[in-house]
Amino acid sequence: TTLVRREDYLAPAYWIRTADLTFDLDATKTIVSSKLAIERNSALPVQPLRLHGEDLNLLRVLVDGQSVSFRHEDGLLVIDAPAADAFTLEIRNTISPEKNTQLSGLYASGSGLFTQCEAEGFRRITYFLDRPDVMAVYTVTLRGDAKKYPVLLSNGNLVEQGTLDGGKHFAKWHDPFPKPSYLFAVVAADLVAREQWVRTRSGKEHLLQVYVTRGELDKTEHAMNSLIASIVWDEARFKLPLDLERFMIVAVPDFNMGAMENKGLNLFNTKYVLASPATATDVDFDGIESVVAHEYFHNWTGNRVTCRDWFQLSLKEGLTVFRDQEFSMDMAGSPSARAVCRIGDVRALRERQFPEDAGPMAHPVRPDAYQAIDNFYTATVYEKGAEVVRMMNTLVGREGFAAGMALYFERHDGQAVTCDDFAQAMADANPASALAQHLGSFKRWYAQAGTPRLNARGNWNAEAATYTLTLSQQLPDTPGQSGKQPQLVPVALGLLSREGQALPLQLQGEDAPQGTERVLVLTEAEQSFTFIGIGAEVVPSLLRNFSAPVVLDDGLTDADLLVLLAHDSDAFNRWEAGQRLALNRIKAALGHGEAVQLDAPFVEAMRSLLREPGLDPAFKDLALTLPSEIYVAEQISDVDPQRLHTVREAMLDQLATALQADWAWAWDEHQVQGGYRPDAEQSGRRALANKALAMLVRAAALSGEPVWPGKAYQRFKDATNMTDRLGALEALVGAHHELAQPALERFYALFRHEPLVLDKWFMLQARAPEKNGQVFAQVKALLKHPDFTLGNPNRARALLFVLAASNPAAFHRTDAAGYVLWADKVIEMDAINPQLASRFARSLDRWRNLAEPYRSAAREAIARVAAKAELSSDTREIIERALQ
Ligand code: B3K
Ligand code: ZN
Repeated sequence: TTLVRREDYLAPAYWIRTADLTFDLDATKTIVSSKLAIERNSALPVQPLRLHGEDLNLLRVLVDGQSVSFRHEDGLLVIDAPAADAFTLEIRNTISPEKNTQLSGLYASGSGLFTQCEAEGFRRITYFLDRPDVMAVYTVTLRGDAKKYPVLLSNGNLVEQGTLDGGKHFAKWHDPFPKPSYLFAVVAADLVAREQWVRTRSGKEHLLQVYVTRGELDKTEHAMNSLIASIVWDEARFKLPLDLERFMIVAVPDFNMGAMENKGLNLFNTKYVLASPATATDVDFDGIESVVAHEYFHNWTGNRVTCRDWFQLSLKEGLTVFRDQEFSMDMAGSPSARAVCRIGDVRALRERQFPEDAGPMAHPVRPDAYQAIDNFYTATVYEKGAEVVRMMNTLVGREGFAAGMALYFERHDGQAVTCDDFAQAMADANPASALAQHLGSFKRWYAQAGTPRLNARGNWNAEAATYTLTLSQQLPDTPGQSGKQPQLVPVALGLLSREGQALPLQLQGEDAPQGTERVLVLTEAEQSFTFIGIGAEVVPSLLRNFSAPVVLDDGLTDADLLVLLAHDSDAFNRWEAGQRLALNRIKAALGHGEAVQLDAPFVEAMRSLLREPGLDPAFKDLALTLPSEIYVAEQISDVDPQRLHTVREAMLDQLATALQADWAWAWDEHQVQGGYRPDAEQSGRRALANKALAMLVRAAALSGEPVWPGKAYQRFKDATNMTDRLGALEALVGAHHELAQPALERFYALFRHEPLVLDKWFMLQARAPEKNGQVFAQVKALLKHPDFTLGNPNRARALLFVLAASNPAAFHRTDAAGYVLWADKVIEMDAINPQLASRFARSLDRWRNLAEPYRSAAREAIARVAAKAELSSDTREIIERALQ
């Protein structure tokens, strides 16, 4: 395997202007005939034409209608002397969709055929310049059996269709927008569509379609509504209109990721399309809304302006994640619902991206090198990339950001560009901003890996009535990177009196206070900021709304944190104060090796938060959720997952018991009246009620009291929506109650024909809190269940990924059985689907942070995989990095 380096980028030696493709579709053998109009890139010296191709069976090659000599070299098709500066290349090859278990290129799922081309799947369809800076106008003719494939779709507009001999039919599609090959798509399947015509501001009519298998139409309403809301939002917030006559979404049961933004023809994992109250939870409804929006927003940020090369991936992904996060917040509505969204995003960042930044796969938002590009669709490129865009938004303001976006499209519409181009447009549109003034320092966020440590210490001077805050930053070494430079860090803050009042903020040298919240801009390794008119000790509330993706050390005491928990006007920092109080207690218990004994101030603070009138139930649910074992593991070294689990479970038991009456109140108080709506208001009530139920069943399981488990079982049976049904089931399973087994059986019987619900059934069992090895044993048993298969990524994720990546105490065992299973499954999966396998392999990334005996046993398992000769380059890259 070879390393691709960012600094080696060269413009393509040839351009492909138009691509006329004809597919004779068949699951066993599809014939692809391609006719390409190629032009030499006159800016470069004459070179051979080198086309990408993978797993193709080549039938013929013609240049301007004549046969031509060619050779194969390193997986490329090379034509040494293509003669003219502009010519037509005709290629015919075959592929076998049903043998394509990698789900990249053209593959079979159910009885249909579907494509996935990003990043490098198009070369598995036909020979091509499969790189994002080569953009062509596509015309696609699809021919196939009319019964098997009544629906034939590709990008753009349908220009012709009709019947053919032998029970076949055809459809011809034309996409007027030049696009890179990664945005190409084809669907041939037996599908039905929900359709809706919409009129955009310009007065144009557009057809929206959501395609699913027969019988699933009643589960497409939410996806369609989400699409319409996304269209309206992008026009209102960024003046970006729908540019297509037809916008299609197609649901596919076998899919490697969430969804794909192919121009005009988005392909979606069924998980992010299908939803009914009976089969999908509030979390699922939210997921659909945000993924539909994300893919739709790509039409501008990704498709109209695309990436020059794959190192620039965050150009489209970081920006589009930022956009979908903002959309979800706007949809949620109230300030507290927005804060709930933000907390969710930050939790995900800290549990997925921070570990990545601290582990063997640490890489900059704009990576420098890769072996397999699919390994770099990471939390760093996506979520940290979104934080980088969010910091720009913070620095230039909402209007300034919109101006930067407008300039970016004015300059680059129709082009394939770099992260520098985006940052430059933002800075140029906001010349007076700190972003423009310190652009070089800001752009280090793209170049340097690792999570910055932000240290903050305040000093109150009673005589001068000043408060001096000293901020300093330090960026840890990461594999291949050391001696890093300071980055621009926006620090949003407020100062509270010890009584919890927000103080006016006036920096030395300013004429008057400027509100009670502001953003300090740290650009150096260390800087001090002095506030005047501060007559008493203060509690600083730093990094409000998580204004930068850093680890903050502010030295606050528990007493300070209790002030913030009770009074901070910034909901994020209120939540954060509670998390830190809990974390301090978990760490203390881990430190002195004793059981947690929760102190009265903490318990009372939790109680008054739970009881606080007028506080958003969704916020309460988050504030009363203890930091996860994954998060805590990142805050300590030499992690003993078993001990950590024991400590956290004991803390949960105490919270369950100490607040029993309060949980019972919360359960009664938060029942939802009226019909199901998946909105922020209702889902917050359900989340808190379900949390209360789980705590009540937990307390009951400790005391042997039968009433609450009985109520949970009753709720499980009677629930009219999946959120409540699953919540009640999870309460029983989480407490290892004897009613859990009959409930699980009943759930299976009810939903065995609903694949997405069956995934939940597997997942629920894989993420149950471990107790005496029962959960691990259950996962092993479920691997033999007739409904389990590694061939379907959702199913594999539901059981194996959840065990290895989300249930540390079930996975990390002193007998190493979890690691043995991990190695076996990495190897087994790799032979079927390398992208899936390399994702799964990453669940052992943080093995060096484990205590013995886990660390050595994990290393041994990784080494066993490394010893396999026939590993894919995807999995090989992950395994080699893990051992480096
Ligand atoms: N752009 C796709 C991801 C493709 C992943 C390829 N391994 C989905 C998205 O980010 O919207
Ligand atoms: Zn994306």
